[in-house]
Amino acid sequence: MAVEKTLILVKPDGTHRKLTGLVIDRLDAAGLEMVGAKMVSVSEKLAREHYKALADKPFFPDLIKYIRGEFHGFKDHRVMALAYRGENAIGKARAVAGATNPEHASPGTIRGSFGRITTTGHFENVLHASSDEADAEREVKLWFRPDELLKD
Ligand code: IDP
Ligand code: MG
Repeated sequence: MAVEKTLILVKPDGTHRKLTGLVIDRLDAAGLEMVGAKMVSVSEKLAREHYKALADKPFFPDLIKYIRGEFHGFKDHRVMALAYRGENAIGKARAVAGATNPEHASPGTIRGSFGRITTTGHFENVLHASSDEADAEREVKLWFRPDELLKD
C-alpha cells in the first residue's frame, strides 16, 4: 500500500460543536500521522476553489456558505485544516469520516455519530476528507504552503 497524504477539514459545524479533538483522536487511532495543522479563515475564493468540482450542483451556493461558517455564526470563517500522512491515508481517513450523507453513515463513523441533516435540508457532516489521490494532492497544496508541512 502506498504512503499518501490527505487533507482533513474540521468544518464549521465540527468546530462549533467542539468536535475538533474527537476528529484528531479518531485519526490518531487510525494510525495516521499529522504533518500539518492550522486554523483557517476561509475566503470565498478558497471555498470556491476547494469545491470547484461541485460548482454545478444545486447545493453549491449553500456549500460555500457552510464551509465559510455562515450557518454557524463564525464571522471569522473558521475551519481547522489538517494534513495527514500514512499508508492508505486517504481511504483510512474516509473510513473514519463515514458516508457523505450523515443519514447513511455507519454509526461508528464521525459522520454517523455526529452528522445531521438540518430541518432546512442541509448536510452537516463535521469534516472533509480528500476522496482520491488526485484530489488529495490538489487539496493539500491548496490549503498548505510547503513550509507548513513536515518533510517526508
Ligand atoms: P464528501 O465530502 O464525502 O467527499 P462530496 O460529494 O465531495 O462528499 O460533497 C462535498 C460536500 O458537499 C459534502 O461533504 C456535503 O457537505 C455537501 N454535499 C454533497 N452532497 C450533498 C447533497 O446531496 N446535499 C447537500 N449537501 C451535499
Ligand atoms: Mg469530496
